[in-house]
Amino acid sequence: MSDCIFCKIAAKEIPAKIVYEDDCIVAFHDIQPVAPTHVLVIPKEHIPSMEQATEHHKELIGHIHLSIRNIAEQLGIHEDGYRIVNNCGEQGGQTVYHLHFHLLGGRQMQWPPG
Ligand code: D5M
Repeated sequence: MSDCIFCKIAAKEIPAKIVYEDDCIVAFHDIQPVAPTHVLVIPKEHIPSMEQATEHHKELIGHIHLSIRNIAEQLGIHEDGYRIVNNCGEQGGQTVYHLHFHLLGGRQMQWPPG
């Protein structure tokens, strides 16, 4: 999608600190980190949110989650633990409407989240 900031990152039209990339997904550091490690993992395909995910995306979403585990290891946060977050829609706190999963680590997480 031409006006989507995460599509532009996937297409290398705007810069990002990329930590992992393959044919289907890109992972890069969040520009407004809320934890010492804060990475976003996105599909290259433009899917606005989990609301628009379908059976067709089952493998892709599984691939994203297993890749997050590998990225956590790559970034050295896998042993202490980490959190995977998807904000979906307005009340879910989503601000960028291109599906993304937050990988948060490097500090003790709290529950319940805000
Ligand atoms: O999270 C959207 C996240 O996207 C938020 O943590 C800021 C981040 N963001 C926005 N623009 C950029 C760019 N250009 N690079 C890196 N990170 C970015 P949400 O779950 O939608 O609230």
